[in-house]
Amino acid sequence: MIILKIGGSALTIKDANKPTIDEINLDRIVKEISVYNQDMIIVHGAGSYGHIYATEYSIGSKIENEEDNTAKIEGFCKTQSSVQLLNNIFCSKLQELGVPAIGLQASSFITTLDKRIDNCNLDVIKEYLKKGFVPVLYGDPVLDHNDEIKYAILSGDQIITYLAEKLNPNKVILSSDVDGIYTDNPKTNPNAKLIDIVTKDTKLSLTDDKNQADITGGMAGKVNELLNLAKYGIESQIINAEKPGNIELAVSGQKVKGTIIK
Ligand code: IP8
Repeated sequence: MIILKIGGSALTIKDANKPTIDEINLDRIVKEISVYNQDMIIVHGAGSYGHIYATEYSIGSKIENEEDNTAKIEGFCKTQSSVQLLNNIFCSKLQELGVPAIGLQASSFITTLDKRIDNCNLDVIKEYLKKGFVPVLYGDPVLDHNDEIKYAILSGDQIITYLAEKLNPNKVILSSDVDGIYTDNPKTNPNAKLIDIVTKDTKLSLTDDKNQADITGGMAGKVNELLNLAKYGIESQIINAEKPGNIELAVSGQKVKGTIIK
C-alpha cells in the first residue's frame, strides 16, 4: 500500500487571492496517479482553497473572547466547505480516469489536542481499502480539545504521518512544488543545495516561505512530520509534483530526484 501526498501548491495557485485550481497541473497529476491505481491512500493539501480562510480567521490561535469565537466558527465552516470543494474536484477527475477515489473529510472523524491528532478511528478507511476504494483525505479544520484554541488546522502532512504510523504502508511519497529538501529555501536563496537523504542528525536551516501563506508551516512542517515517521522506521520521499512524470515514476517504484527522509 502506498500513501501519496499531493501538495496543495501543486493542485492550486497557492498565492492567488481566491481559491484557484491549477488546471494544467491537476489534469496531469490525476493522469499520473491513474497509472498506478492499486492499493493507495491519497492525501492532498489545501492550497488556496484552505490557507486563505484559515489565515484570515486565524484558526488555531487562542480564542480572545466570545466575538472571536463566533468569527472563528464562521471561518471554520468557510474553510471546511472550501477544501471539501477542492476534494470533490480532485476526486471527480480521478474517477473520470477510473480511480475509485472516495473523499473522506478529516473534520468528521478526527479531533486534535494542541493541534496533534488525539482521536481518529481508522476502521472505515481500512474497510474502504479492503473493498478496493482509494480513500482521498485532505488538510481540514478540526475540533481541538484545548479549550483555549478549540479549533485547529490539521495539515495533510500530519494526516499522512498518522496514517503511516498506524497502517504501515510500503511507501510514503510526499509531493510538493520543490524537488525536495534544500540546505535553505531554494526560492529565496540561489545557493541552496538539494539534500539526497535527511535524518534526524542532518543540520538544516529551513525558513518558511512567507510568500506562500502556508498556515501549517511550509517545508519545515513537512520535514518535522516525516522525521517523526522515521522514528517508527518508516522511510519517506519528498518529490516535485510540478515536474511532469515524477508522480508516475514514484508511484510505480522507479527512481525520482528528491529527498529521502529516514
Ligand atoms: O495544505 C492545510 O493542509 P495542508 C489545511 O496540507 C487547511 O498544510 C484547511 C488550510
